[in-house]
Amino acid sequence: MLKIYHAQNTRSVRIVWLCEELGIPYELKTMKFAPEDLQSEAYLAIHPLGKVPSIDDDGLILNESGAIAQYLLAKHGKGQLEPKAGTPEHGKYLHWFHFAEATFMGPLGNIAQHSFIRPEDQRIPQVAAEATESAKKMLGILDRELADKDYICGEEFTAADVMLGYDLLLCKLFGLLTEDYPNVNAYFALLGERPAFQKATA
Ligand SMILES: N[C@@H](CCC(=O)N[C@@H](CS)C(=O)NCC(=O)O)C(=O)O
Repeated sequence: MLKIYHAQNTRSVRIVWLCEELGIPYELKTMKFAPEDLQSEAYLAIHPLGKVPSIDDDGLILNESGAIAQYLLAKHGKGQLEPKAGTPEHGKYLHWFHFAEATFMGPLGNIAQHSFIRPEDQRIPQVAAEATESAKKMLGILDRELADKDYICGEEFTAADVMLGYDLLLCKLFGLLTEDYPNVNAYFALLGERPAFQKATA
């Protein structure tokens, strides 16, 4: 059975959420978000950098949340949660799917590193401040994008919402989802109603 290496509130939320949405059976390998687990010899054999998520699908080990999501959609999705490949809608879907990790997670990672994760004497306040400004800019872009639609690609929930929903979970935890972004708040509330999201973030 598919094994998911997971730690609470990390990018592995995306994979658990997607499996729940698609009804893919999985076994959860829950780890502490701490070097004790992530940098253990056993886990470094699964992910050489000691990061989550990883999956082990009958011996196929994959890292990178976006790649894992695309693999699972291709293997189990039967066309669900994605617009038809090659259409303009698919192009927009790919944009938001990858924006979530390639663009938005950079500043969110810097906020986390320089506000909570690193020991206090290794935090650089200027990095956290610049990252916060950058994250606010992205939230503004999303707020405008969501002005006339329920989900990031339109009226249908897609896997791009799973990728992006995790970023917004971090924004919520970091106190960034202020009333300046009413459409993002409404969107995040809608995502939060999904049982699959609730299971992945429990
Ligand atoms: N691009 C990778 C990033 C993986 C990543 O950085 N995961 C974080 C948790 S959200 C992690 O495990 N950090 C532990 C560390 O850097 O030591 C992905 O999307 O899977």
